[in-house]
Amino acid sequence: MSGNRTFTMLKPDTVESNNIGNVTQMITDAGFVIKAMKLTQLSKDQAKEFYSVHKERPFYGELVEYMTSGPIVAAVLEKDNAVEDFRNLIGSTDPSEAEDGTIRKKYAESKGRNAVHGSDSDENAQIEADFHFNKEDLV
Ligand code: IDP
Ligand code: MG
Repeated sequence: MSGNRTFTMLKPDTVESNNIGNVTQMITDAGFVIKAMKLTQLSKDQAKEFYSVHKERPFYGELVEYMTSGPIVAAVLEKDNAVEDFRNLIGSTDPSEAEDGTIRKKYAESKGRNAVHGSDSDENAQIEADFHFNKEDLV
């Protein structure tokens, strides 16, 4: 996977509020092509591992609880400059700081329950995509 792919999750609040379609529409309207996508539920161990970089942070327990509170949609997206462009599309972690027109501005409830995940580097995009998908799932 080169610099033209990123990994996203539509988090449990997005699924719970029936906004899978609306958020996916914003993603494809912004020029991203879906290369793999699935509705799934993270186990506690999977959520802990996925977010292990944050394990010393005070919100780690809350984050693991939230990410395992219901189904998520995991997806691999393709576009030129995918990682940076997708971070711009989702907006700041805290929706009160997110710009107009971003997914988090529109759909996130709070800094914790913030609608979507987006990889922060090409290297992590690859690691995160491999975490959720087998090679043969990727078109
Ligand atoms: P990011 O998702 O914008 O990259 P990170 O700093 O990598 O933000 O944090 C990962 C996730 O942890 C956030 O998306 C959010 O769900 C949660 N999180 C981050 N900071 C806080 C906080 O201060 N309180 C509660 N949850 C937080
Ligand atoms: Mg992050």
